[in-house]
Amino acid sequence: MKDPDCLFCKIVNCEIPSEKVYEDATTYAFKDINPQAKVHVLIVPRDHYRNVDELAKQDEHQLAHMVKVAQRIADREFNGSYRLVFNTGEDAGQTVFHVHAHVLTGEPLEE
Ligand code: D5M
Repeated sequence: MKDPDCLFCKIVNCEIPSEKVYEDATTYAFKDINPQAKVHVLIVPRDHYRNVDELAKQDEHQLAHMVKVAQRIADREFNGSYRLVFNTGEDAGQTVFHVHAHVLTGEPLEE
């Protein structure tokens, strides 16, 4: 289930380069190009879903797995503390319509 015009599908398929942080059979994680924290990683499913609502309705196991990957990254980078953000919809600041979890960690974060 790929969208040929989707930026993050192209990253998952290695058609566009990225700085890989983690990968497994269903999930890929890479550094955000415009980091908002010392460690800013994007976690995406390899399959294409527009946003977290669509993912939750169609594959809740994949969504739970993404949270576990976020925890694993934060355990490694910052004693398990992290902020997890899903921008959902244009008015919330979503610019790439392939669901992605922003993991912000690596330093104390402002509230
Ligand atoms: O977040 C989309 C995020 O995607 C934003 O933080 C920049 C990031 N981005 C965009 N292009 C790239 C590439 N090529 N590599 C890494 N990161 C990228 P949103 O929640 O949709 O606003």
